[in-house]
Amino acid sequence: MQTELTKQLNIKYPIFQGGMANIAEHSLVSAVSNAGGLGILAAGGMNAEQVREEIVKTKALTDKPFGVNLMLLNPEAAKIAKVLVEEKVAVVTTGAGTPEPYMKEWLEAGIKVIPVVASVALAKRMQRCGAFAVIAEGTESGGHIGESTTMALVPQVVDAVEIPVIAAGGIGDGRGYAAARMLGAQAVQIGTRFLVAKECIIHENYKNLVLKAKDIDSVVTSRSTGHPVRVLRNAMTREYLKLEKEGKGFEELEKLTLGSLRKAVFEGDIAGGSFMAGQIAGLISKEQTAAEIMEEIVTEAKNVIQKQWELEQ
Ligand code: TUI
Repeated sequence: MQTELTKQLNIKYPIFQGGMANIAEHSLVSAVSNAGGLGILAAGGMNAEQVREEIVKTKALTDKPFGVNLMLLNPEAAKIAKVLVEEKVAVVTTGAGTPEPYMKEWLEAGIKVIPVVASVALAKRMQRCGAFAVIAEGTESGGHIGESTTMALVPQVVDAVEIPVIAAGGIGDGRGYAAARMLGAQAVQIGTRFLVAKECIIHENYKNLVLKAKDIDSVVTSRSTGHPVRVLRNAMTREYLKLEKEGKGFEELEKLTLGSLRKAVFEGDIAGGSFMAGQIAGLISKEQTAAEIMEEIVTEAKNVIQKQWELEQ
């Protein structure tokens, strides 16, 4: 399973765990890193001091490399960017914007910066400003998304840049992993499947919604505000989509979503929460440890690649 990228990052498996806001904290992140993947702490939803505390806790639980995701819409982004330098974080991923304002300080500190991109244009720009790699994230992902699918985006980004490409969006098992590698990705980033990891701290109602989800149970809200977000459908999304159809503005819509991710994660508020999850939720059927999830993905990937090879001889 070694690729150029796993050697450079000093990890065993080319599997990143998505930096899911309010969800990916020290317990999940250290479990993924200890099992040989790249755990990624989410700074989304936290202030700078909380991010520092999470980094310190993670370091106490693993001596393996891990990353931190900076969601660039975070009002404390500039302060958090400094904490990442002070804490000498190995890898920083970014989402929902461009990390250009922070690139200089991060590169000077020797941090490997791996931005999430949803387009070829941004991937090229990230390569020019010194990114170590890019995560090409398709619209199948949960949370804030772009327009292109993983199948279309990944090979176009692979052809457009020389730095390594990590594929994200719609990958939940060994088949998805193998497919992403065939598209030219050197690694995958997985979010939704890790929601049901035993070490993931989300409310059990959230886990059960993911386990119960069918292929068509995710919807995209907030297209009208310019920040589309993929979540599992519930009473909140029905009301939200109705208001959007009626042409209601951001102020009115925000009343429904303010704090709704936290309501999902910590309270398991089935009617009012934002249960962010990707389209692959329908494939996910059991709770396992992070280590079991990764071992299963790797074994399955080897088997499907082997089987295909034999069939084609
Ligand atoms: O960031 C994510 N996923 C997220 S962030 C999040 S928290 C949130 N909640 C409500 C509204 C908005 C955010 C939940 N999930 N994934 C990475 C990602 N980045 N997906 C898409 C993008 C992206 C999109 C446009 C990155 C850059 C971009 O354009 C940047 C530019 O300025 O050109």
